[in-house]
Amino acid sequence: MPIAAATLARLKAVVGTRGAIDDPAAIAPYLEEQRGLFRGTTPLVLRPSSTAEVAAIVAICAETRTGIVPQGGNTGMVGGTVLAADGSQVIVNVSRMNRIRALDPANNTIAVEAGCVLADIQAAAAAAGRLFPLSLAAEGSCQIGGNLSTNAGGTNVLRYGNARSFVLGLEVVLPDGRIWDGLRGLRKDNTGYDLKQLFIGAEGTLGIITAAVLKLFPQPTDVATAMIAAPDPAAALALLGTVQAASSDQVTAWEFMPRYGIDLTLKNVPGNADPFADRHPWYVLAEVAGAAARGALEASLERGLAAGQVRDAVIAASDTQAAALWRMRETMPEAQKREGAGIRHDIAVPVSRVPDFIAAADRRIDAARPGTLVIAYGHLGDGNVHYNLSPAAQAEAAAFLAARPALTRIVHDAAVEFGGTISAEHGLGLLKRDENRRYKPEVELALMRTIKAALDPAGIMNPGKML
Ligand code: FAD
Ligand code: 2HG
Ligand code: ZN
Repeated sequence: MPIAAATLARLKAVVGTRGAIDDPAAIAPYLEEQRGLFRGTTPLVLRPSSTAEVAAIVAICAETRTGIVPQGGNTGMVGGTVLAADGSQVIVNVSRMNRIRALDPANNTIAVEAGCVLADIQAAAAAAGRLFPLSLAAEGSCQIGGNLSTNAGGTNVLRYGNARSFVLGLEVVLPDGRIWDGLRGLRKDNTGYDLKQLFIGAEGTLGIITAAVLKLFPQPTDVATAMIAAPDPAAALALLGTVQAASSDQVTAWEFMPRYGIDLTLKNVPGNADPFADRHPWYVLAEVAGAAARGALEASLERGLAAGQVRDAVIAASDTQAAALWRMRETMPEAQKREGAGIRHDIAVPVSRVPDFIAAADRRIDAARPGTLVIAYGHLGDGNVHYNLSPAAQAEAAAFLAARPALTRIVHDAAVEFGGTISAEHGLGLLKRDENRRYKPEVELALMRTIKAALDPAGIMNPGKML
C-alpha cells in the first residue's frame, strides 16, 4: 500500500524542509546497499534533528501503520536498511543527530547521539585523553546508532569486546512513539531486566536508538604494530597465545589474511606495498597496546621464529608505518569489491577451531566448485572469519554467482558443525534472515518473535528484517 499523501505531509511537517527529502534523485543515495544485492524504494527520507522529532515521526507511523526503516551511515553488510519495493515505508536517517552530549572523564563515559560518526567519537575520546576502542574499516562513515543496532565487532574485540560491551545506557524511541530514557552511566545496576540489551543488535526491529552512554578507557602508553608472516592459521593462533602471555593480555588486534587477499590489496588499492620481499601463505596484522608492548611483541616473535610459527615479521617503526600496515588490512573488503564477483561470509567458530574449520571448508568448497579462490580473513583473535569466495576467473562470474546458495550452504553448515554461527558481527538483515531459520533452535526463534510482538505488535519497525 502506498503511503497516503496526508501521512507524508504530516511526517514532513515534523522535520521541516531541512529534514525531509522527497526528490527521487536526492533519495537515491539512501537506497544504495553495500553488497548490491537488494533494491527498494520510498517516497520519503526523514532526517530528524532531535529525539522529540523521532518520537513524533514514530507516533504518526504507529497511528497510520507506516513501516519505518532506521538508517545511520548505511554501511551495513546485510541489507538491514533496504526498503520494500512497493514504496510503503519511510527511512528515518539519524545522521543529523550527531552531537556529543557530554564527556565525563572521571566516570570514563561519553554520552552521544545516535548519528555520531564512529571516528568522531574516537577523536572526542582521544582529545580528552581517553580511548573509545570500537574500530572498524567503515569508522569514517558508520554511526554509533548503526554500530549498536548491529552490535558491530571490528578489530579490537579480543581485548575490549564488541559494541555491546561499551554500552552503559541508551535512549530509545519505542515503536509506539514513547521515549525510553535509559541514559544511565552506571557500571552496576541490578534493578530488573537489562532492557538496553534488547535494542543492541536488534537491527532497528524494536525501536530507534537516539542516544547512548558509552564506556571509555585509558589510552595505552605504548602501542606496537606488526605484520607477521606465518605458515598457517594454526601457527598464527599458537603465536597469539605466546604474545598474550608475554604482554599480560595486551593484544588488541590479531587480524589474519591469506596471500591471495594480500595480492588483491596490492593489485586493486593504490598505495599499498608488500612489507616483505618474499611471498608467504598467511599474514597477521598484530597490535599490542600497553606498557612495554613492543618488548613483549619482539620477544614473542623471536620465540615464534624459533618454533617455526613465524616466517618473517616487521614491527612498525613509526605511526606512519603502522598506518600503512593497517591499510593493507582495512582495504581488504574494497580490494575484493574492485576485483569483481565475490561471495562474502561472516562466520565465527571457537577460536581454537578456526584452523580446522578453514581446512574443512576449503576441502568442501573445492570439491563443489574446483578452483574457487578463498579469502578466509578477518578477526582471528576472536574466531570471526570472513570466509569469502572469488571465482577461479572473473570470466566465469555468472556461473559462480549462480552457485551462491550451494556454496554459502557449505560454508554455513561447516561453521555450525564446528560449533559456530553464520553471522558473527554483521547481523541478519534481509540477507541472512531466512538462512538463520535453518540453524537457530525453534525455542530461540519463538522467544525472539515473542519479544518483537510485545514491543512492536503492529510490526512497523524495520519490517521483514531479522525475523
Ligand atoms: P546502517 O548500515 O545505517 O544500519 C545498520 C542496521 O542498523 C540496519 O538494520 C538499520 O536499520 C539499523 N539502524 C541504524 N541506525 C539505527 C538506529 N539509530 N536505531 C535503530 N536501528 C538503527 N561490521 C563489523 O561488525 N565489523 C567490521 O569490521 C566491519 N567492517 C566493515 C568495513 C566496511 C568497509 C564496511 C562498508 C562495513 C563494515 N562493517 C563491519 C559493517 C557494519 O555493520 C557497519 O559498518 C556499521 O556497524 C553499521 O553502521 P551504520 O551507521 O552504517 O548502520
Ligand atoms: C571487515 O572485517 C568487514 O573488514 C568486512 O567486516 C568483511 O565482508 C567482508 O569481507
Ligand atoms: Zn569484519
